[in-house]
Amino acid sequence: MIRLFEQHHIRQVQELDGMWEFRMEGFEGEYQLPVPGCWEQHPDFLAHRGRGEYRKKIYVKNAGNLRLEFKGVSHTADVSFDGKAIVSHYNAFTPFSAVIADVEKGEHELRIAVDNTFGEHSALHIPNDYYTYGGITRPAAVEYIPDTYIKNIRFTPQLTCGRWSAETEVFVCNVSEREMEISLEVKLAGCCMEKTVTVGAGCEERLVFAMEFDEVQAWSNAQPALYFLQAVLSVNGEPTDDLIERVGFRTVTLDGSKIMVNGEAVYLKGFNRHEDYASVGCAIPLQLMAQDMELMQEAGANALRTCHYPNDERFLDLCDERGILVWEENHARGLGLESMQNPNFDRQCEDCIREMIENHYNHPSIIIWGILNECASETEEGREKYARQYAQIKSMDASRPTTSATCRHFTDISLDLPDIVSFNMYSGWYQDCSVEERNRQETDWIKAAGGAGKPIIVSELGAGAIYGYRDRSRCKWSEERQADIIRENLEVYMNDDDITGVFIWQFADCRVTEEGQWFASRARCHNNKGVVDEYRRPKIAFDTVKEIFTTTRV
Ligand code: ADA
Repeated sequence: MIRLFEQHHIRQVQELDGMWEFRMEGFEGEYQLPVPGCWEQHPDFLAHRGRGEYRKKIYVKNAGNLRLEFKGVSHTADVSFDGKAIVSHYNAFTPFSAVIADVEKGEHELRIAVDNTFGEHSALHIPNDYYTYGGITRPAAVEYIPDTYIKNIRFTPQLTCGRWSAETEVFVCNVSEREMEISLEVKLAGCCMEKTVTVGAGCEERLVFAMEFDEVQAWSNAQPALYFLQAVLSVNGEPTDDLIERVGFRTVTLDGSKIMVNGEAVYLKGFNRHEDYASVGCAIPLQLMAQDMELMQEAGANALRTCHYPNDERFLDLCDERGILVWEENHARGLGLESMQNPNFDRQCEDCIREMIENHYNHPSIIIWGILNECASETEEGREKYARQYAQIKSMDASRPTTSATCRHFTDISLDLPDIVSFNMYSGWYQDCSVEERNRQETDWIKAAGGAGKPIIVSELGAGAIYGYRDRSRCKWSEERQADIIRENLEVYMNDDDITGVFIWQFADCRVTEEGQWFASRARCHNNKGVVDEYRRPKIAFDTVKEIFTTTRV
């Protein structure tokens, strides 16, 4: 299942889930691997970094144009169709697509060469405090599209004097070699509008609809009302293509140090969550996503940070349905200046931001765009890169605030750039210090260093514990000590009016790479700061978070 709702009633879609043929470079023989899936699930590739090739025969039911859609391939994909190169893509965490014109009815072959190796070619997937898996890790599909088809919809709601309106932009592409006249109808919550336009051969058109609504319910954490926005494309009065988006009516604004959703201040109580599960790696099936959601909501969370990359759209769909307030961020973790100077860095970041916003723009749950977790924001060159990325975001979406999680305490020179200032702080874990005192120094410095008058978020706080390890002396790595540290941190931050939200590091233990020396400070080659372990077994800290989240700032 590619999304949690049907995106097409007219366009035919064939999902590509199932067993695919597979060959791994340097290994004898043929394998069968599941898609979606990580190759680390196979006993021969448990920790293998390399290049493999997935192959599948597909039967094309109707001659015409095909659109291939991949929600995530980790981390580089080279796609070919009947032996012809079609599209290449870098980054496990953003979707990509390609159109193949004039395909004949019958059997065809799809091949995806997949690479998860580290090196200069990969500026963002590097040895890190989370794992870069290999494979077609998110769903994929083949769609049948007519010569002129709907490529994308962008829905931007506005609230003026208690009345909702929206700008709906629909992007239409003509893949044929002749000009086409089409009409496009959009329907949402009782409002229906239509336009006719001529689309040149090989061209794209943007149609804009200013929609007004009489009675709609706003989307909020308490009542996440969702509506289907349907666009239907017709040629000579015949409907030939459609695209359905699920949208919500909500605005995000800032009022000094407050984050406002629909004009009301919200306090964010959330988790950082990696897409990682013990036995399936990053290819998490829906039932495990839903389980994560249940656990986080049981603990009283109303917010989530998609550390440190864009998430699977099915999980974002769940967040829309549950009213979870999401900080989604581009892909980058802990890149010092040298890593940011990788010749591929700027382009790979730019692609990631573009694909994240283009694909996730309509999720009402996303209220913040984040970038560059713990990168070189203390340097002039780093600052320029931060500024460029914030500018790219604003040029694509002016309706959401921006932020970045810093750990460059007292040296960061980029705090004036985002709309919200966020910091990661491990008082009681890496630093044995008074949380209260350290927090005062931090917030005083933030205000003096460009953050005055902005909301401040504690984007990471936490401590490590090995599941099941109990100790009466409450030593570090015991479940008791983790719970103590999280309690002390939450009690300080959640009672500080300068702070607008807290995100626990982290929801679940996750696998880390052995490469880059991560094994040395990460027992079991896992980041063990989860309040549940990698099988989602709760540690003592889970109940601590639950107790505090469900009784504070309610
Ligand atoms: C950082 C980083 C996280 C994780 C964490 C930790 O703040 O953003 O990805 O590595 O530290 O566990 O130390």
